[in-house]
Amino acid sequence: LENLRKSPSAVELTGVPWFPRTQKDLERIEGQTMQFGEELEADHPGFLDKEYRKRRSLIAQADKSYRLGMKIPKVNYVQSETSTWKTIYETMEPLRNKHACREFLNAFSAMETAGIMKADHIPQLQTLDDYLNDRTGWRIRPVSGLVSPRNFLNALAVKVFHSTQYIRHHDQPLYTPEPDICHEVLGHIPMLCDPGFAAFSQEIGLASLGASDDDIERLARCYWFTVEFGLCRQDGQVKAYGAGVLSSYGEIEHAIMGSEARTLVDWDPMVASQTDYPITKYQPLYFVANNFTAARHKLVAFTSKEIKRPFGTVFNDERNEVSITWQG
Ligand code: NLE
Ligand code: FE2
Repeated sequence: LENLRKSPSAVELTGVPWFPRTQKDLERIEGQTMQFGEELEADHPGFLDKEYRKRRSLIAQADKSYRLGMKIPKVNYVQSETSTWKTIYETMEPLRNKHACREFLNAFSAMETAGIMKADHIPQLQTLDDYLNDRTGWRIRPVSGLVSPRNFLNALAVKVFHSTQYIRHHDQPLYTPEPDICHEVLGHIPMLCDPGFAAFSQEIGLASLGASDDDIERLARCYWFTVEFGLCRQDGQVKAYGAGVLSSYGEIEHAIMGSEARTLVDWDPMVASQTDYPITKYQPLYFVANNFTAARHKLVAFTSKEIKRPFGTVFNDERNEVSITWQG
């Protein structure tokens, strides 16, 4: 721990996995992505479509060469891609007005007013990064594929969200098991414009810094059941705030209205951290939160008791970096 006291950043601690304390520290994990599971590959509508695969690897190539401080590579989306986006955008419109939480709707309409969210144009990540940074100080980094749970969660601690840039296969716009630009932009980015939600997300990240592999898994489940598939209660109704629900016009109806096909339980990080979930079909179980402040307090109560580390982590807003705290 003495090292930790002295070193300004990116500490090495015996027995503790490396973790970032600033956005700049993320240079260390640049370009590291994982392969998708085989199960998913075979299931993928684009698996056998050579054109589609070529297009994806072209976009991935640009993102692989991205380094901190660069402008995010611009993607010139082709007509078929823009039309997939438009289908989702327009089909989603009445559904989000009915089922999305108010934080999402406020952020979304502000983005529409600003002219960066529209049906006939896929926004560039750099535009969204500038916009988001002005609001909550978060940054977007492009990735060519899945980031490991540890790296992904760690980045949340320093207000960085990893985002894909390719788009789902045009044959199945209503649902994809993978993140894609529609999921990121029609789900995650508007939510991250909300300070309460952003703080909640960051809290998961802070708990993940230097955590054991087991604890990373538990936190990844908490992340899944909130940031990805969370629901909340507003004015006596169940609303969606999870990006996976908000970006899938198949799943949003199932989640909110599918009374027989799914179960709703109160947001409880202890339970969520122990619950497995499917990744290639609609969720059978959703956690419902009361609001993001209460959800964050529950999370902190859970992590401070359950995540075993010899130190604590808090974000210092003035210095824009993680501070280490320890008892005694
Ligand atoms: N199922 C979501 C969608 O179709 O947009 C993506 C989920 C990514 C975890
Ligand atoms: Fe996501």
